[in-house]
Amino acid sequence: MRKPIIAGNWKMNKTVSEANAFAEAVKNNVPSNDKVDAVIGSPALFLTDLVSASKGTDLKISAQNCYFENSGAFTGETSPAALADLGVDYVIIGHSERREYFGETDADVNKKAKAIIANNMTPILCCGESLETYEAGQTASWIEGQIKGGLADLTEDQVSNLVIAYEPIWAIGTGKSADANIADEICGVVRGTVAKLYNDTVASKVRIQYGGSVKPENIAEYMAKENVDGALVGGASLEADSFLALLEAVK
Ligand code: G2H
Repeated sequence: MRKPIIAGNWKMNKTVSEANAFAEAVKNNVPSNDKVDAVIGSPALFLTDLVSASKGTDLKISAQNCYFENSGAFTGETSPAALADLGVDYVIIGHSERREYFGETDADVNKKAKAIIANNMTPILCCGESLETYEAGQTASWIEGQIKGGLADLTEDQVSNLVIAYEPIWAIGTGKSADANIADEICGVVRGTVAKLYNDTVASKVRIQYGGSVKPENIAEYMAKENVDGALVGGASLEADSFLALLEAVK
């Protein structure tokens, strides 16, 4: 049985005081993590406060990016070793916004995944296709390529423990969520790719999220699908009530 994982992705939103107010409102109200992993993906600036607010609670904290080296002359980058030392549990990598605006490639995603795992954190590795690719009927081969590139050289154990988020770019922040059957089908393509690259046991363990305009009103449709183990949620994770409602819907 795969444990559901609901991760908020705040993107570049909130101020320190808003992030702290959110943590105060949710930290003692998230369901037990025997039932669901509740994660907030925060801008790096708020991570110290959020990790300290969430200590001893069932709320887990994720970064939205990191570099693949632990230290050195990399001005402006965030060290995975420093994130781990702080107490961060997850790092989102390969989000379509990072790929599109910051040129993150599958090779970068792969190096970051290795660095995150080496620091005992869990990557949330994002994949997803553009509207053009979707309409050309090339979604499956596109996703296979991203998964193959992102997972290169990772071991069976490492892949068994990671989280992959499938986010069709045409459904992100548009209010136009993918039909739950399509989400299930493409999450199935992700799982099938893992089975091809590794084996069925690894594929049965890896957790796969759907992301793209998920909200409290539609999350149950996705979670009812066999290949969907959770959600990566942007807009609807920004308000405490809405984040808690997402968690209540899956616990
Ligand atoms: C997709 C998602 C979170 P939203 O990027 O990663 O955002 O839920 O706002 O579509």
